Amino acid sequence: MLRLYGMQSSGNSYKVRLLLARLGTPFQLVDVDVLRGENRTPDFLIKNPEGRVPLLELPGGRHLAESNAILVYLAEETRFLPADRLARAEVLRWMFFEQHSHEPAIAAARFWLKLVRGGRDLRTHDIDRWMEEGYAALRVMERHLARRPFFVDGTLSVADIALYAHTHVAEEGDFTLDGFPAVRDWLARVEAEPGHVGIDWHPEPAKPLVPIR
Ligand SMILES: N[C@@H](CCC(=O)N[C@@H](CS)C(=O)NCC(=O)O)C(=O)O
Repeated sequence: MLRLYGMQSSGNSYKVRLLLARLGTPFQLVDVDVLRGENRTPDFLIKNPEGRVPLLELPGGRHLAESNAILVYLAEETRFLPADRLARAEVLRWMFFEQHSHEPAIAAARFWLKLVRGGRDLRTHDIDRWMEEGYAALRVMERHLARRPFFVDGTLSVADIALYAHTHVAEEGDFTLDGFPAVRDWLARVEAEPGHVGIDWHPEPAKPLVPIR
């Protein structure tokens, strides 16, 4: 069975839970609390030298890090990753945009302002930059989505899942989506697709084996 190391409140970990839930793929979830340094233990660093979650453990014991790489791996040959060469490249284009232009501002603001106690005081000097870069990313999304239901080819893909994870909780990082009607409509469309689960969802814990007598 797949094993996912993640943190419940982490948007990057949520991306992977959301895709696995939509696929109906069973997996075991291992909670790693990065706020308590559980991602920096020698054991965890052997699995992922970067010491970050999410981290996927495959049945053979190999590990795959980076949320968007995990999404692409899991989405292969499913409706969430197109086979067409250009459409596939467009999915990757939006996933690179998410990691380069969106997540570093929108996820970082939420992490420090909502999840880390005292984070607002620790990172005061970063807040203006997060706001400037985060709103710039939201404006790009707004322009793109004003004429399309989803990011690529009119259908939900891992590009939407990657961008949904942090956008739907952007307000927890002091952003407002009031001026972004197309983004808000897109969030609602993603939520209306089959198999949607919220960030608080986690799979049933694996049941202990009952010995056969
Ligand atoms: N680019 C990575 C970022 C992963 C990341 O930053 N994870 C955070 C939690 S959301 C983490 O593990 N932080 C702990 C640390 O960096 O020490 C991805 O998309 O998976």
